[in-house]
Amino acid sequence: MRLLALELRRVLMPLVAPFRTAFGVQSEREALLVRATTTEGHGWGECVAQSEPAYSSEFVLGCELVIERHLAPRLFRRPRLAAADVAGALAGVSGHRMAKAALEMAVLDAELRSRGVSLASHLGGVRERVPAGVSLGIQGSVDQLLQVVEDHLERGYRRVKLKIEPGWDAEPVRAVRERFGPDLALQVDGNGAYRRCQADQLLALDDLGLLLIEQPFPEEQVLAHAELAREIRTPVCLDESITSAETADAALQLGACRVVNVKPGRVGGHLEAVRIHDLCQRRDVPVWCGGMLETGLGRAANLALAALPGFTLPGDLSASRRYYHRDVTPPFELEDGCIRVPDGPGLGVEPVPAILDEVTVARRVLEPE
Ligand code: SMG
Ligand code: MG
Repeated sequence: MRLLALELRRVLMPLVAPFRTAFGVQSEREALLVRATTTEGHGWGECVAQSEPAYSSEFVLGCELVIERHLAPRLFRRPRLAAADVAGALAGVSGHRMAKAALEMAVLDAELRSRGVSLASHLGGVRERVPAGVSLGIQGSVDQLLQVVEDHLERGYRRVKLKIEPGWDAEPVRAVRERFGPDLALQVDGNGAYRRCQADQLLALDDLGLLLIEQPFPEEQVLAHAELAREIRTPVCLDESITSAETADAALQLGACRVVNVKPGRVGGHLEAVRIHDLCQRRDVPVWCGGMLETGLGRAANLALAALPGFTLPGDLSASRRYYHRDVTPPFELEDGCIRVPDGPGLGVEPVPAILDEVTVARRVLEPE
């Protein structure tokens, strides 16, 4: 097929509650949605970059610019384009994986829709429903945290992840463990906020029965994670540091992690995410699907990925209402602590036009020269 146009929509959606991580507080989600028009029909992609370059170096406006100036022209130039060619066509541009992933997702959705194949079955999914985990931000007090955890357990979430930072770690996490008991599936995420010399604060979490400790040190400090992994019994999991199948392979060889958080946007797309799944599966390394506060479009694609057999831990895949009062797609709901994997062609979901228009703050259409 041939790419005829790319529509970029910047949307702004208020979050149900502010989300505080080690790198800041967020009360709305600015996101970039991409609609690809091809000779075989259209498809949707979502860019997971945030407004600020804090979680990673990419950010929404930067992604728009790199798509317009550097990525879209490379795709328009191709007389024939399949989703499997997108990464190669964009390889001349270094980095910018979140922007690239959004384009690949839109082309892949168009391709699969036209063939009547669901993304889950295309990627190799084997589950119809996946267990839902919830990622809970840093709270104002331990009492508030206990309340928020309780609310989400009542809704049926199967696993809880707590955001931590120096000063908000052993005490709140211990309080949650003591209140909800040893059977609660509990893990923590430091978002790179710790320095190597603060390892003691992480070791203080080691007797709390955590499933894993995610990315305590900054993205580039892979060796620091390997050192910690030798000192701590709790499995170390990497998120920000894993930017490709190659870096995942290196991190595993270095012993920097025993679990991998797979986020398609962070690694340049769903096809690379599947390669990470495959290499982890060969090594018996559990993986789980991370989240970036996606709208229903990105959520649908993440659910398809999480349906693969190596995704043996619950992901940061929550119901739409945990994030948004009104999502751009029909909402994903919890069913007995699980979310159903869409089985329609492509993503299996589409934005509701009226809602999409309401949340759109900027829109432009790119076409071949
Ligand atoms: O989508 O449920 C979600 C959020 C999951 O905690 C989450 N993501 O480091 O894993 C992570 C963070 C990044 C969020 S950036 C705002
Ligand atoms: Mg993380």
